Amino acid sequence: MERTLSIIKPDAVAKGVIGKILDRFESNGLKIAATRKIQLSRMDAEAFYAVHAERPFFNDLVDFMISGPVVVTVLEGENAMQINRDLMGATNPKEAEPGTIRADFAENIDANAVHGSDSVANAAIEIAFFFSEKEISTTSEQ
Ligand code: IDP
Ligand code: MG
Repeated sequence: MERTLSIIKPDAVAKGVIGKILDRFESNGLKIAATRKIQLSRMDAEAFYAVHAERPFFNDLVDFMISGPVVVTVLEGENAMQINRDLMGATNPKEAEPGTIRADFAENIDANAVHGSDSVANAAIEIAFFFSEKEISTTSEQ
């Protein structure tokens, strides 16, 4: 069973749409294997987004990600990584397909509601950044 990491970013948490976003995942066949609301430190955000350290938007991205609490979630299911990316929509909400999370809940490319792992390999790294294996549990269909 494939796993991926989702982060509901500070803009969406502040808007009060945690439940609506988690519902998108559950309504589209993904299981919530672990979830937690946390305030990232600057060091956390810099480490998590280290791959973007050389990008011009890196400092703004870190400032935004620590501007309020986030919800980190492990999603599980067949093709979980790609299904989550499809549900998220394009990085720039103005380019996101109607009905995607970013089209429906995000304002702009800086405050774009959600993060999702972009490969299965990165998902494993990102999940381990926030969760120990014993905090993650598979839910089978009833
Ligand atoms: P993704 O979140 O769709 O995977 P990435 O390219 O991995 O997009 O970028 C990570 C995050 O950095 C984006 O979600 C967005 O918040 C921010 N970002 C990306 N490109 C830009 C940009 O051109 N200007 C400002 N922020 C950006
Ligand atoms: Mg990315």
